[in-house]
Amino acid sequence: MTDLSAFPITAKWPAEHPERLQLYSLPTPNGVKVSIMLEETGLAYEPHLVRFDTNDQMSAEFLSLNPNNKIPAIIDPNGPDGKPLALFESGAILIYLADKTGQLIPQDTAGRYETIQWVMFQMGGIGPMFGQVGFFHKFAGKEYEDKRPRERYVAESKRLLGVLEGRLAGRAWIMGDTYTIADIATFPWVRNLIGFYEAAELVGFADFPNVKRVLDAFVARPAVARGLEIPKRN
Ligand SMILES: N[C@@H](CCC(=O)N[C@@H](CS)C(=O)NCC(=O)O)C(=O)O
Repeated sequence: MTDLSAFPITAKWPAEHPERLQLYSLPTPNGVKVSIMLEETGLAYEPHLVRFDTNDQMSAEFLSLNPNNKIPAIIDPNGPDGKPLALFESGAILIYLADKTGQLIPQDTAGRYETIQWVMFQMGGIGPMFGQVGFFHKFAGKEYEDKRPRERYVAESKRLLGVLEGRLAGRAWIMGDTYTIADIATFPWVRNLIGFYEAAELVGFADFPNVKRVLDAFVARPAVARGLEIPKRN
């Protein structure tokens, strides 16, 4: 029987199935990247809900796994050399799961690095910038009198959408015919920007028809529809 008791996080979120990959998350754009990946690959896993309304991410148990107090995080009981592996940062988790399963990343070296490049483009650009648009357009920052921060992040988000639009012209997915972790990293954030953040008009989303086409194809995938609801909010 797999024993995960060395991981203090399991005291707050007990593993009913310790032999399965343990996911600590919430269905946010960063969280669903990992639940979608797990649904796409078919790996057995056990999701645990990390609640922000009770500041679960600040608990000592959560911080023992991710000192950066952010979801998503995982423990794979069957990591490299058969030993448990704990990981945080959604991009690192996507690359790890793609390597573990041999799925959703090209197997040739050049294609592999090109895919990782686009994952990094999302991690360093799209995620942080779209997140700032959310803050200044929909949440507390919308009350700020000085509109320059909002303008700055909207302009940067438009620019990033333009880069993505150019990449997707003539391609089914970011890597061409093959759906990869680059798409799984990116499209939850595009969906959030125009859905939850209600910023479609603000960023001129109609100017990015290829981004819209691929977003529609992404959300139509059954594994994506399932992953978007995991872990269940209760
Ligand atoms: N770069 C990190 C970002 C993760 C992140 O920002 N997570 C947010 C939810 S989408 C979070 O946990 N926020 C809680 C907090 O900051 O206290 C990743 O991609 O995993």
